[in-house]
Amino acid sequence: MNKRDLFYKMLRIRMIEEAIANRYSEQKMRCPTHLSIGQEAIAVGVSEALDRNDLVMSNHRAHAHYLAKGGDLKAMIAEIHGKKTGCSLGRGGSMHLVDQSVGMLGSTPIVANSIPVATGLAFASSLQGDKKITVSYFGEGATEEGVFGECLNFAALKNLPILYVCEDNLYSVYSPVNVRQSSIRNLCKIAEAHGMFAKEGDGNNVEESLEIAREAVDSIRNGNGPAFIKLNTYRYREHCGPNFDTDLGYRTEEEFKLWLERCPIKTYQQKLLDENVLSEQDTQEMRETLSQEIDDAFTFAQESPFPEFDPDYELTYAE
Ligand SMILES: Cc1ncc(C[n+]2csc(CCOP(=O)(O)OP(=O)(O)O)c2C)c(N)n1
Ligand SMILES: [Mg+2]
Repeated sequence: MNKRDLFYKMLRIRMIEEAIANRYSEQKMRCPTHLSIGQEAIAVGVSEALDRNDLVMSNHRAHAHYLAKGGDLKAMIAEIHGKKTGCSLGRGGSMHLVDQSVGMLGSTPIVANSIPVATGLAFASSLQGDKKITVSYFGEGATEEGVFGECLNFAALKNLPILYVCEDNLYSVYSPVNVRQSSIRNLCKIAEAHGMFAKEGDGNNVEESLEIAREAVDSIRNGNGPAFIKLNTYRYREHCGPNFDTDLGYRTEEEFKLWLERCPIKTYQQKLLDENVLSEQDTQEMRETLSQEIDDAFTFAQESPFPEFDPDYELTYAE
């Protein structure tokens, strides 16, 4: 495990999303954006346990999953700007991120839809014997949809090479989990009851997230079929958009501040400083390098053309 690398990858995602938030009011990014600010350790930890060829299917909160898997930054920023050079040719926006060259097969904003699509991908891998693992990312809200149970059952039945990653950030839009799920509902027990490996852990701790993901991936690669992990975390910004929202009253300032203390990047930076793995100067240099990379990506996006009208519907599936 390269600790500096884990830190750098989290910091990169944070700075990219902060740049999106800071520039959002310029009105050049005209699609909704669901930011993962606060949840970076999960995408980085899970991706670190995967190979380049392994596949990822993400949801509406897709930036971190795409970037951590190695998705191209310029193509992502261009996509959010609706430009032809975007990863979905400027027709999808923030919730439709794809980079097949690194196994990022897509993202889908229909809640829970990453679960059946990923299960289908894993079924294909199983039939073809290509040895790939598929990751399905979803929020805890998605586990309230019926398709969650259906897919766990099917994946266990067919012994599919799939890792289900539930990012439990305690909320679905403005609804806390305790008004949506019984307090004794235990997602790991539900997964275990289907006969699969299941484990829960601290999604704000990148090393713990990596460790749990690795254990799950090892179990899948050893032929034990699907695995489910639940990583606990918190989103700092509003459900959709660039702003903070504790003024709305659906969550308290106290709760927000408590989770800010547990920021995955701040706490990991402190740990690496204490261990002398990182110096203050290193982090400063990292920030400067990243600022330049991000500025370049925004310049690329803004200078790119919009897609042309497609009179022949060449980009549609139907005849
Ligand atoms: C089928 C469906 N129902 C409702 C919505 C509206 N919606 C978008 S995101 C979201 C909340 C999902 O919560 P969760 O799965 O916990 O993910 P989080 O946003 O917390 O990351 C909802 C209800 C939708 N996109 N699709
Ligand atoms: Mg949630």
